[in-house]
Amino acid sequence: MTTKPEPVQIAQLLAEFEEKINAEIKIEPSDWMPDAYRQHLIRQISQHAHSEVIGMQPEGNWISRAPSLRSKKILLAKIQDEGGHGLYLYSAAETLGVSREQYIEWLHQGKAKYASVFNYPALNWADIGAIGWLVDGAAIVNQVSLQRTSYGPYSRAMVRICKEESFHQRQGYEIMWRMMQGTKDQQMMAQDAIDRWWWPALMMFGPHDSDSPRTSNAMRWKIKRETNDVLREKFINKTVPQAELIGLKIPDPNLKKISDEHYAHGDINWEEFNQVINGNGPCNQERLEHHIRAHREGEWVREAAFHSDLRKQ
Ligand code: FAQ
Repeated sequence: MTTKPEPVQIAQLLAEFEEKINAEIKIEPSDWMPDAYRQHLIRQISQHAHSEVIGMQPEGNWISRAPSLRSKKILLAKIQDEGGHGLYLYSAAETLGVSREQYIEWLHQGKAKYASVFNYPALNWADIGAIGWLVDGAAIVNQVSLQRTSYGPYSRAMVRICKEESFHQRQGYEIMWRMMQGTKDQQMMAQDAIDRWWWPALMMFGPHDSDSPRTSNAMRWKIKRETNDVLREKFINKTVPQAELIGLKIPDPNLKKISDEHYAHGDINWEEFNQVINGNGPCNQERLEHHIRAHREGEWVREAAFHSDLRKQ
């Protein structure tokens, strides 16, 4: 049984923890860590894991309607990758002392969030392009930064995830590029998709830094390495030239080039963002109900896997 450390010991442990953070030494599961750091990670990593898994739903709807065998195979592989990312992240989150069952229960009870962007519908094939290009594109910008996060298991999960995510972004961009080479109707579909996905993709980075209650601790503990606004700007500066290259227009009347690689842009509809993260987006209910149903229907699979594992021991 471990005994609770005395206040003097805690001060010493805290000093050692901060020393490691300052020296860029990763914090590992068996290391002492302040409870607030642990709780912050439990929340962020599990929300990240839920996002990967719930994020399979908008694209999953299109597997049976992909326009060619090639695009079906690519989409299947991509969605399977997202499920795998969820598994890496749940495993990383479990090292913090909370079970996967508990994380799923918090999701089903509406106590855990997942990325707002997955509460929008994928209406047609162009949306699959927009999701890969913009949603995975935004996710990569964030995740590349998170590779340097201070918690070892999270950082290592990010390194693996980023390798796959850049392929996802490219498959989405390829779909958009092909549609822009196609008929007038296909070009209009591609433009309509970017019109609907641009702003939700920008919302993925979270509120402005000045309105982000979690950023201060996250930056101090090097959980986040760059702030929400810095990452959002990076994404905009990288993505606008990609849109222009294939003839798509960014749906922001205030977008303006201010230097070679920088753009000024209009602001997000924060009222819409708050509605979506509080459960009132177009598909929140549908996404959660689907997850609950799939989880219930998959119970026998988990049980069979568990018992076959026991037999091996
Ligand atoms: N959606 O103080 P902050 C992917 C919440 S992976 C929902 O700024 P923080 C791959 C936030 O949780 C995409 N909630 O918080 C893929 C907090 O609420 P809480 C997922 C949001 O943590 C592609 C409150 O607002 N990526 O897409 C959002 O410092 C295609 C205040 O916010 C990650 O999760 C939002 N957009 O910054 C899969 C990356 N923004 O918890 C399938 C890891 C904010 O206090 C298909 N996470 N909130 O109740 C992070 O980097 C951060 O957690 C942020 C939020 C940036 C999401």
